[in-house]
Amino acid sequence: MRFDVVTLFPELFAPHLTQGITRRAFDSRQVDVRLWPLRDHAEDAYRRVDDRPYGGGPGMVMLAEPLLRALTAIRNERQDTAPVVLFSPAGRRLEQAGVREFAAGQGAVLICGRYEGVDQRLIDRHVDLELSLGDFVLSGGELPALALLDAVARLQPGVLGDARSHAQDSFSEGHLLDWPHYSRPEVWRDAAAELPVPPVLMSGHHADIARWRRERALELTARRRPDLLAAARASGELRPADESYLASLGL
Ligand code: 9D3
Repeated sequence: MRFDVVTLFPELFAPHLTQGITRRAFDSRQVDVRLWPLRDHAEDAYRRVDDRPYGGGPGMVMLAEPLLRALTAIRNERQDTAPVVLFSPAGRRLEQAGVREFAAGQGAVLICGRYEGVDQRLIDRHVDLELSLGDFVLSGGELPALALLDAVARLQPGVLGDARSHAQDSFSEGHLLDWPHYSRPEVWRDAAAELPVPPVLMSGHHADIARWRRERALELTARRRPDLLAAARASGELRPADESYLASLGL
């Protein structure tokens, strides 16, 4: 699949596309990312891509015409109907279900907003979908675009070392948060404290370990993310034993 990214800051992308586990998806071109520096599509010699808002007020607005020129160049290259996505604080929140849809599709054209926003006429006529990462303030859409690319890349076959990591992901298969993880040493000394690994994990009893992990996941989800627990209940993924355990905790 192919993602075309329209941005004022193309330099932000390379470090993320060339490092880590997801690099495999980008290197192999399973996820092909093309960068479109918006300034290259400015109309004038000053390479202007923003201007003051009609009606007054603070900040600047991204001009429609440079964005349209970039989108036209992209459409000329990609002979498909891939959706045009704008990252903006007014978008609907990106969730794993949406990531899975992108991972199964042909890709998208990603517009990274900057300044106060984009001229609404460009949005009305050329943007199919507005996406946000959540209710906190960033300075632009580049990090959200990278977050989507990372989330899509790690769903490609062969990108995660261990295929089982997928199935067990929070938000992926089910709705429960992960259980806590422990590794060596078996007793970790921190200052005056001696901190052992929970003994059940050292027992070799796989059924006990599975039950302990399930219970930790249930308890953590119930206490920290009651919204996810409700979603797990609604989706039918909790078994009677899960409900009994939660009831024993008064949850
Ligand atoms: C009250 C005016 N602000 C809207 C919340 C102005 C404003 C803040 C931040 C306008 C643009 C931005 C830049 N942010 C993004 O482009 C953005 C974003 C974000 O800030 N948070 C979470 N997701 C996203 S996606 C794009």
